[in-house]
Amino acid sequence: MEGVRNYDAIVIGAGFSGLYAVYSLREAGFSVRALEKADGVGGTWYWNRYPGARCDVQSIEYSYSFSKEIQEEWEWTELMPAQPEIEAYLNFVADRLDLRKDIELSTRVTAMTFDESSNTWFIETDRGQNFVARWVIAGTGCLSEPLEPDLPGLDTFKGVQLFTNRFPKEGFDFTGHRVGVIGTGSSGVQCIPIIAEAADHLYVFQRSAAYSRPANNRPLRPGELEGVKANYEELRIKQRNAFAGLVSFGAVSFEGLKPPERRILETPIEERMKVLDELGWSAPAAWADVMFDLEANRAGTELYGELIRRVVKDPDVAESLVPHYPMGCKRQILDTGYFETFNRDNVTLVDLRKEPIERITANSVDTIRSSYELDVLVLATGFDAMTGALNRIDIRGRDGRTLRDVWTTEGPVSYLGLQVAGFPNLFTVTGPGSPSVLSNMVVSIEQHVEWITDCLVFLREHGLNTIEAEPDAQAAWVEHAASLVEGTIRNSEGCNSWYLGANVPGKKRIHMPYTGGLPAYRRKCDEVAATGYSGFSLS
Ligand code: FAD
Ligand code: N01
Repeated sequence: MEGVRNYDAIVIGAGFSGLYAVYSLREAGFSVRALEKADGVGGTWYWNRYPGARCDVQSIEYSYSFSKEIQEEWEWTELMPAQPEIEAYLNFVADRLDLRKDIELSTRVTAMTFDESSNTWFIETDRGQNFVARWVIAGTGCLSEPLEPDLPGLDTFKGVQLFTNRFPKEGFDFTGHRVGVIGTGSSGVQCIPIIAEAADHLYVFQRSAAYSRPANNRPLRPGELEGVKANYEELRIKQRNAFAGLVSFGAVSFEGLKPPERRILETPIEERMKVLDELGWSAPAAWADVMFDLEANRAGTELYGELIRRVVKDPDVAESLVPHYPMGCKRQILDTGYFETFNRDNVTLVDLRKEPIERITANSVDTIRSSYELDVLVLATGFDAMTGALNRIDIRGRDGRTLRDVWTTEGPVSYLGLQVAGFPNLFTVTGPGSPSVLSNMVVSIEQHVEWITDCLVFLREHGLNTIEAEPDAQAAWVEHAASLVEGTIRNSEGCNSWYLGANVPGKKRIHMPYTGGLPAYRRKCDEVAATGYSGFSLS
């Protein structure tokens, strides 16, 4: 067909996944082209430019380990890097490895059809381009498809409307404005303290309170990075063997930490308070039973409430800030001055559990009780996570069945989070069913990209041109993953996390990320590869 370009592999996305996939496949001798809808590389770190956007994994761990040169040359400045620094890092990687020549920016993949006669994918973009490739590697991101909130009248708002997950490149000066923020997940919690400093008045519209604790971020000390670089491989090995691909979370190191033994339900209240004084924000989870027993979990939440009451002066506001759902059900948030922000005179917490939003008008957010007049509305309302980006592409596999149809009717099924039965030669980096968002994502991304590259090399060496997840292997994996979540806090009553798809109306409630940890998952993937890709049919 005229105008059709042929490659061995098409990579979708140019974030951490896409950039490494381009490099890895190119190094292995495949012709490869990456298609990215943004006009720059970076993925998450290109789109999420809201004030305060920051990683909560330490920079030295939230970075590629595959290139000694990059590791050596890049200079991190903070313990937990902010968005501009990570975006700059990924641009540095793209230049250093000369990746840009293989990436087409401002190019959205709109449709992909598997041709069963040639065992190749036919790929279409919003620029009218057509590609044919044997392999497609979707590095489309777990948190890349913004969720359009269902707020009546949102389109009638005449003030400035900003989404945290597609924040304008030129930034926004909140000075002197009446600002509303809807959403108090990780993004809301990060931007609220900074917006509050500039705004004339800030209204925080909270539907679910956040489990957040201080990040204790700081600049790296002189010599600290050099110390890490002198022995980087040791840290990388520890990361790869760690349950969540990290040795520390925020400023807290897990090294030498033993799992707690004491039980909160067996501890008198006065003693719980002593632990609180001793451990501060680490106290609520410092019990063996809090993450496994709902009653113990509620006791943990009470301690958490006590910590909030110690910071927030207005008792009613403090009460509203205590979550009403189980601790550990959603992602732990790390913040910088979040609760302190509610002591400011120019900040009002609007508790949507007490006064739900009725509508948004041209200049206000109206709840059942009051009308809050605003110049600027910030939506920190999250993502259609894990499946959203792929569902926006019209992906047609065997017999013309769409991936969207499979995931809508069966839920987000996959084999190892790497492939979906019926969609041969399509790989999903950090797809549902893999540890992905429950880990340091860079470690999981590297593991997937390396597994996929090795797999394609194996197929090439054996003269094979198709690999496809077997339905039985997929069903067994889905069942195994589900069994690990059954009866846990993550799937408990009152837990409505995006991990479960609960934030998207109509999405099937299935815990999407794999909870068995990276080491066990990596072992399984390695075992599958070592046994000639068991669970996949090759032809
Ligand atoms: P992304 O970075 O999401 O990149 C996917 C790319 O695919 C995007 O650029 C998108 O434009 C493109 N794309 C999607 N669909 C199409 C299409 N149809 N056509 C063309 N291009 C397409 N993880 C951690 O481990 N630690 C953290 O501290 C952390 N902090 C985070 C903070 C924020 C604000 C967010 C939103 C996420 C955070 N994450 C964190 C998760 C983060 O998404 C991953 O760590 C990582 O950046 C994902 O990289 P990726 O390349 O897989 O996906
Ligand atoms: O999104 P979220 P996010 N009316 O879904 C509320 C990563 N990340 O962008 O919980 C009113 O967590 C919603 O309320 P509720 C990280 O993995 C990491 O903040 O549905 N409110 C919730 O409060 C994170 O988990 C960092 O009741 C509405 C909020 O909007 C993931 O990205 C930083 C509403 C959405 O929270 C997503 O985080 C940022 C409505 N109609 C992001 N609709 C780090 O620090 C939604 N909400 C590492």
